[in-house]
Amino acid sequence: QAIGFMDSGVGGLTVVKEALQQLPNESVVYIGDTARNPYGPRPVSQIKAYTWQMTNFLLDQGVKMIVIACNTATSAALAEIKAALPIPVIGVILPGARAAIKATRNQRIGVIGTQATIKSGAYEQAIHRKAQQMTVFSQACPKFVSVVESNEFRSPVAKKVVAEGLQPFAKTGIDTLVMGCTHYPILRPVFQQWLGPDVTLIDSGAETVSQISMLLDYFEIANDQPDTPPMEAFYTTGSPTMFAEIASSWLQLKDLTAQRVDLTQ
Ligand code: DGN
Repeated sequence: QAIGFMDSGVGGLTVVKEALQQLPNESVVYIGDTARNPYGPRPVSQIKAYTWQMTNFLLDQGVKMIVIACNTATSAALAEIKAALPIPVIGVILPGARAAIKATRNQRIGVIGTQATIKSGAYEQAIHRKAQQMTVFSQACPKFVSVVESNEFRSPVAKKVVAEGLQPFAKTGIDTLVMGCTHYPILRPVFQQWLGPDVTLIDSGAETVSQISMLLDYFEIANDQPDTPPMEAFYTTGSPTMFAEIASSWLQLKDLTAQRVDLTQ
């Protein structure tokens, strides 16, 4: 049985990349709702409905665990979906918050994400629940996602958009910045260049995979002795060619193909 990953587009692939490295025996099914990306500006009720559609698609594929590899969907729907399903469901916000608390030395943490994630206050809540003394600076950076989805993350446009988006952090004195959107680690080198070497970037996806690993052991559903080699299957609601192009270069999987699905049927 595979682990199911979902995102509003290609962003969740940053989590899958970690999973392929940390959990090489596990099979992966991925659904990216590229056709309806971005989720960030949408109302919570709609994000919830779309997240349920992706969840049902993954359940139809017979997955043993669901990873909501999207901060926006996690902030809107994790609690509801987790309560409703008999299999483990994990989001990306709590692991990111925990890693930020561990990383900061001056207790000043920045968080970037989509409008919906920032508006939900989910990171502040998660950070303050564990460490009240932290000062959290949050900023929505809606333009970053389209730079990634359009495969422009290596272009000069990326540099300009990142500089504009991170400007509000210039005088905050943060020493840690949570990349609170799974699309953002693809822009990591651009962030680091703008912030300088003293700011620690937190990849909430990478932190999530460590938790996935613990959950697999806890529920005794890890694929410890694979009799068949693990497989990966990728589905998108948008262009399979565009998706496969980004996914194969990001994951370094040569023969990667993607299939189009319609979640509205
Ligand atoms: N990758 C998604 C996230 O982590 O929030 C957001 C992408 C989007 O829909 N804007």
